[in-house]
Amino acid sequence: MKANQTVKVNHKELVKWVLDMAKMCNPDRIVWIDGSQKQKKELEREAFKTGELIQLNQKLLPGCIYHRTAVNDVARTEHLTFICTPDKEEAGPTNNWMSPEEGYARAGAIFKNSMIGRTMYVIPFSMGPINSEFSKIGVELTDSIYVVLNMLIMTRAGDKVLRFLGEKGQFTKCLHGKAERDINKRLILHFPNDNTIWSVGSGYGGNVLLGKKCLSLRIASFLGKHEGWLAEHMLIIGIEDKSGKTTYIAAAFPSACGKTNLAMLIPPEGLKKKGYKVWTVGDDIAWMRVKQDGSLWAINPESGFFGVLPGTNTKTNANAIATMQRNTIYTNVLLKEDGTVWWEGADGPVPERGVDWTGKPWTPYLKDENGAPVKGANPNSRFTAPIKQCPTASPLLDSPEGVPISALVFGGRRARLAPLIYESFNWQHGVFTGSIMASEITAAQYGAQGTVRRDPMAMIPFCGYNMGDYFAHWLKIGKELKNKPGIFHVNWFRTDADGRFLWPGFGDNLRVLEWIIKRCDGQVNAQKTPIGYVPLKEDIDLEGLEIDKKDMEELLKVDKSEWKSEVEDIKNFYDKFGTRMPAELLEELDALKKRLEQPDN
Ligand code: OXD
Ligand code: MN
Repeated sequence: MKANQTVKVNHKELVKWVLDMAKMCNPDRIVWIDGSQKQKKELEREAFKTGELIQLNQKLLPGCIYHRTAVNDVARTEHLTFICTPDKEEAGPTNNWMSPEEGYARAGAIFKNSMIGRTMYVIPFSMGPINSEFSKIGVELTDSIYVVLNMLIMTRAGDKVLRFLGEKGQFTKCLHGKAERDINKRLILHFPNDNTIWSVGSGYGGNVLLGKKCLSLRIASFLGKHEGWLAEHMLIIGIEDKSGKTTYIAAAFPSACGKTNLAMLIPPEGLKKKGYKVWTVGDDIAWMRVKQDGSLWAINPESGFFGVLPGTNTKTNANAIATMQRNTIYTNVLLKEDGTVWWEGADGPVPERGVDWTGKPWTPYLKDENGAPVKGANPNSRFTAPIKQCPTASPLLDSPEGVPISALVFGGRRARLAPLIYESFNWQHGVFTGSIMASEITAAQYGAQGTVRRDPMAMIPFCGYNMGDYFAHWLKIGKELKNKPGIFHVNWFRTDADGRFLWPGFGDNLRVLEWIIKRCDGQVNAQKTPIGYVPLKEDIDLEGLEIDKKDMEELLKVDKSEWKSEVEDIKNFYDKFGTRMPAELLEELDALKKRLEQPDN
């Protein structure tokens, strides 16, 4: 086995681990990723030769490349994702569990000799700016050039990380192998007590870019609990007003509910004269800690976007479109004859022909065996692009300090029930609000799309330990905060009886964020309802928006009878956690029930 090594690696534990893993996987070569442009270009050339990647039209899309995953490997496979702890209780009722012994044995059998004829790449990476108290280091071993190139965008990677790690620095051990990319031999395993992740048999981003969901959420949430901070499935946005004051908001939504669009929001015409500027800090993950000033501060540990493409165009997200014009990896979209790409809902005319995401010739008229149109792009097709290319990229992206958070927002995709916006009464009630989140399933995960599932804090697929303890951790953080952010809940997806969306969404969501900022600054009153504070109609600026008065009333309505049946569902959900459910949240549920029973005044 040959190995390149650009810097001398003095970290004995790291070297031993790499060699141990190589012994199991048996690659022909080991290549250390140094983070240089030169090495990146060499890897691209190699992947073009083997067909793992396709170079796109370099005039129209400079630095852009194209990749197809296997057809059975297009989304996160939650049923194959496990938390491996000695005690099942530690993983809790919302995670799949396996003992560490069984996990290592089962995945080890699939990894065994799986890299014969392949190269094992060693990617040292940092989640967060390298010199920040927030940041964590990982090292990912992988046999996929696609993974290396994605990690070079999504994380800060290469020799600079090794230098920082020195001889004894701590790191998360991340092992990934494509193996046969067979869904029956696929496992995504987390060993929180060993600070280790093993992912085998997949090539899909959410399963294999181990810095993302696996480290930055599952392992990080576990570390955060022990070290006293929060790792959350949240975007971070800064909204600067005319006076130059920027308010930062972190918001949690389940996958494919528009986090990327919200993070890059463009103010609607009617609000432009107010002079707002939006700054994007992150679109998927927030790491937050209470600092000495008693406030909550946050960083986005990632340096790239791994965003959903279908439906993305200059109307829905012009900033995302601008971001992905160069140095971008396109996955599972339609490949056009001119070497550019297309997806359902993209700008411009529908191409007359192309090669679809499965590699088959495609025309817009194609139908499948059931007569349904064949899609050119997979519904979960993605772009990977550097955040710094985003026109609204925050100047504080690399700040080791992070940004101060004034408001936390939870949101779900609910056709009914949840109003457009409401505010929690206080931190404890806010934690309750997050814990009762629910949303309809989308294309980012396998499952019956459209059915509602409980997804507290949008962390159901990502919390690396028992969620009862996770709720308690949130309550504890609240006690440490002197300046508590307000906690809000939004629902952009409420429909009328015919299924028509009542709220336009996208840029107009700024109207709701503006109300949130006004509430944080104590500028407006609100109406108290059983579930929280709802805006007075006149306090949401609707200038330039044509929206029916009735629709607006419907959007802000709290239907007590719907909420009464919701309470029953929440109770069943809470019951799963048994004695681990914090008493404070049971009290909140009880209090909600009582408020719903009170007559209107
Ligand atoms: C994602 C997801 O890719 O949540 O961000 O699935
Ligand atoms: Mn996500």
